[in-house]
Amino acid sequence: MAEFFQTEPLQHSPYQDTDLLFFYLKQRLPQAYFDWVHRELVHLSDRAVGEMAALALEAERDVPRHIPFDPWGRRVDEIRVSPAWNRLGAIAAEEGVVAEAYERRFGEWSRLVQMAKLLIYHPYSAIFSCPLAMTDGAARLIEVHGDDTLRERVFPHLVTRHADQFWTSGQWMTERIGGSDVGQSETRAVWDGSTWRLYGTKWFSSATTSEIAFTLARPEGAAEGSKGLSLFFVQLRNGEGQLDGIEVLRLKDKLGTRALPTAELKLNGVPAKLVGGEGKGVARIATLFNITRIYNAICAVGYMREALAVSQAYSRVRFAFGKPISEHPLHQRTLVNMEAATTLCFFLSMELAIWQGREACGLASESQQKLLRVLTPVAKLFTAKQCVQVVSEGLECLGGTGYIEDSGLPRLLRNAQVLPIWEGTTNILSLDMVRALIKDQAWPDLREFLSDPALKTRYPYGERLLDQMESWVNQVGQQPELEAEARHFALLLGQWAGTMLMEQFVAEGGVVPNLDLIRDQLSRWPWRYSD
Ligand code: MFK
Repeated sequence: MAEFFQTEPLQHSPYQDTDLLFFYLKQRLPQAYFDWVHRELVHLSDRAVGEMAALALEAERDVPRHIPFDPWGRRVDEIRVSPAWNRLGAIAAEEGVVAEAYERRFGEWSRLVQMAKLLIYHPYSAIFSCPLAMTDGAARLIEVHGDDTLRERVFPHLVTRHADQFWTSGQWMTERIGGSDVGQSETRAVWDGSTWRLYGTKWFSSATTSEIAFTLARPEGAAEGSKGLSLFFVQLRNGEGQLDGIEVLRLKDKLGTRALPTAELKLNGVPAKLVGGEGKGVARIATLFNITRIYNAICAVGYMREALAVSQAYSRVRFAFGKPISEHPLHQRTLVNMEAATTLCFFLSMELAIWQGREACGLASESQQKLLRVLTPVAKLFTAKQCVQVVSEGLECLGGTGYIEDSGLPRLLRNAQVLPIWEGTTNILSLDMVRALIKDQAWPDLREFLSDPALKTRYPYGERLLDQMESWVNQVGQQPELEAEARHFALLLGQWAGTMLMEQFVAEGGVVPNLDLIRDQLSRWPWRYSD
């Protein structure tokens, strides 16, 4: 009898004409744009599963190294990264993963097209998507708050498609004392008579190989707390390519995202440029982190799609108890649950990308701007939590093989675990949502947006949920102890908003694969707001 070897699952493509991304873009984009975009995405998708997958594997194996001194004892602080890592950055430039949003070839749809590219690029990028997120946020920050020098000398490098001219940007907010509470930041900005110089320690500086960074610092004499912080621009290296007034203390030894060089930095008087005048630093850098939070959400969806596709493919080739596991009802239910979560996260993130695109073109209504403000933290936290769950389920779907390093899935899980942590943890983002509901008065617009009478029959608990939410919103401003409910509220809001957006898409004639199964599965999810 022949020895048994398990058949490998068929390799899938991250973009094909049977999947949700295809149907979504076909419905949303004007026809002439769709044909053009479709060709580019097919090309990127081929590149992702071929060239990029091999590079990502290599970049994760050949991890960054910190070389503090040269052979003669001079401090050099070189960060040596894999050539494969640099190549992944070059591919991002060539494919316009950042540029697409700023060239505006597709007008208000450009941001959506760009995020579709990111969705395909990210799972095969060894998290080069992180420096891209910060670069994109930096480009938007310059568009909104930058002066002519930043616009003319820096912006073009962030949005170019020429790999040899492409720069990435860091975003240095986190400090040992600061963490989520950025207002405690200790970095000082000192005016030396001709330029600002920064002194302090930045605790989590991803992409230390970037050419530039945006950061927060407190000018001498400025107030304590976040009100006293200002936004600064830093060019990391001088004309000779050496770090200028910056010492790399060490690289972080992280659970995942291992190809990404994340460092602790000491700022020893690095020259910096004040951006947008003194004060308002946190509010200004929010322009940047509201973009990276949308990236976080899209990247979460990218990983969920990957875990789902591998699990589905495996279920068709794995035979157990007399038939393929895809035919066992319990396994079917598990796969549909993963698909339901992925689909809701997809709608939540992609619709935000559309509103973001409209806002960038000055076309977003006041109401859409409020929805964007409140749903950005919600999408970030909801998709990140769902992603860890779905990817973990993906490992289980492959049994012991899913736990083995060279199946690729452990790497996916390690990398997924960063998504609920960086760019604001789940609790911090839940409080950001509360800030948007109360301070920016987003609830009335949100309530109107979430109430669709046509859905009463299908989701009978929807209206009741909204009534309960409204009563909580009305009280939380006066009763801070009710903040304890904020995470629960935010997760339910993500669930309901994703469901609504999916249903609106279907009502407009859009195709959602496995819709009936997904709806049935959603009806089994918990929809309770409070015990
Ligand atoms: C693959 C995906 C790639 C992702 C890239 C990963 C890169 C990784 C690098 C990092 O992880 S960087 C570190 C991430 N850290 C954070 O995200 C910080 C988390 N903490 C928060 O978000 C806090 O909510 C915050 C620091 C913003 C609280 O600040 P404050 O100053 O204590 O609160 P306050 O006083 O409410 O806000 C100050 C101002 O900012 C206010 O404006 P005004 O001064 O005009 O009144 C707020 O309205 C404004 N603001 C705060 N959050 C905002 C915002 N404006 C717009 N959008 C927001 N989300």
